[in-house]
Amino acid sequence: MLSGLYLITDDNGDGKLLKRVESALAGGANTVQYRAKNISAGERLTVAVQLRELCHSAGAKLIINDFVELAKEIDADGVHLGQDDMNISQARQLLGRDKIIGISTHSVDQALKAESQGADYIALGSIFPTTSKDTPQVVGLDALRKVRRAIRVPLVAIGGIDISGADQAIGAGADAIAVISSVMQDSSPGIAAREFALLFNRKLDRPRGRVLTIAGSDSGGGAGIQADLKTISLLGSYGSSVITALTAQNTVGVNAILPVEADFVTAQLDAILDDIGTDTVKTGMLSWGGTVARVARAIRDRNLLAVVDPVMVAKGGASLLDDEALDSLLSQLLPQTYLLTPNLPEAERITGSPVRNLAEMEDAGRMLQGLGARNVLMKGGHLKKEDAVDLLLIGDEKHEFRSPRIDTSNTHGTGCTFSAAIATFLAQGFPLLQAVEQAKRFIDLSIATAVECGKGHGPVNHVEAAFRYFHQ
Ligand code: 3NM
Repeated sequence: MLSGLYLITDDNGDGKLLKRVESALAGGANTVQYRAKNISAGERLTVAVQLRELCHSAGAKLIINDFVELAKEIDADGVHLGQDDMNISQARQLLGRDKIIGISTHSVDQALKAESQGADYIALGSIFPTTSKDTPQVVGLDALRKVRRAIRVPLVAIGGIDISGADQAIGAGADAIAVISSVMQDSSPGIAAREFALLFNRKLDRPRGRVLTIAGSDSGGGAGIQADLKTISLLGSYGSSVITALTAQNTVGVNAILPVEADFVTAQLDAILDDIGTDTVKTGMLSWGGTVARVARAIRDRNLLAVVDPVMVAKGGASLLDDEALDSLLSQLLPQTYLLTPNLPEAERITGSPVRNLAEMEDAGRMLQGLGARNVLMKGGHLKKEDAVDLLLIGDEKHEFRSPRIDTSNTHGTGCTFSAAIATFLAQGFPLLQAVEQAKRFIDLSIATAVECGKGHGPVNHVEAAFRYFHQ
């Protein structure tokens, strides 16, 4: 059953096609269509064979666009036909029953006809305007809904699809999303592919999606690993953990810290990732440079989608990240970061500039993107204003979240809980903007319902927040 991210190759001829496809496969593309219109038959054959090897070693399928004989010659998994190409029954005769035959359609009638002729899947496009195809016929989401109701075979939405378009197309009934530019032209095809692939996690049963937290243990249970695992579990996902340090900690302060050796951090990472795997990663207290480097390498090598909370100082004032670790964070972890979630003091320490108002928050956020973070959430809880304003920078876009300040000192675990909730909603198949909106609602509830606990800054209330999140 065709489902998930269906990658179509581009024709940009920069010699890096295979590298980009390899990254996209690591990010979760499970079908690749080789579409090469402007090269010689010999070159097309060479690339097709290489792509077949890449796809098969990643457990993905290779479909050849248009060229049925080529698909047969290299024993590809199938062929994709246009309305003007060889008809389906001829292609079936050539390729046999076991190969996949898909076809581009632009209307309900074409889709019905293709289904009756034995197509294994139907692509409908162009859903949105696109520059990747000459004279696309834009059909829109309504046509997708109509075709969904009319046919039974898998439906692939194609044309001008970005993340929010994919979200809408899946909502309209697409089984798979076909993209060229949104993945192939991204500077990180692996992460772009993972963003699309994760959207399909919404179809999973509970626990829905897997989240790995890499952080310190808080013996008091309000922050760190404990806050993360409570958040992940209560919101309905599977949580695993890599512990970077043990802390003897309560609501008053951190009494002692025992960092975990870098080799043992790596051993934990490998144990989880070689077996269970994860959909998203959330990092918190990383403690020292050796750990930051190991974590950054694992995120890079495995194309992981990481929410990085650059934890530096505990509520009670204890330092949780030394200077060497800050250097590694800048040079190694930021370039691998999908979403960075600094509060204002953290943003100031990383950028070296004051961050006191909304304009400075945006400047600092853009600077952090310049240092490599793909998206940034600037948390404005420390702003000296009535409202707490958070600023989310998604690529070039900007979104503000305002919520009234809640008068409480029981905020232990706020940062951990917020970033863990974002990583959880991403793992459940929500696009970033929605994941942050929902996590914001969860953290506001968990602060608003915090109860007295201990003699210092009491922990936020994960349990009541989850109850209200789902029942109110
Ligand atoms: N076929 P992008 S639209 C190859 O409408 C193709 O049938 C279409 O590229 C159709 O993801 C399209 O960059 C282009 O928009 C898809």
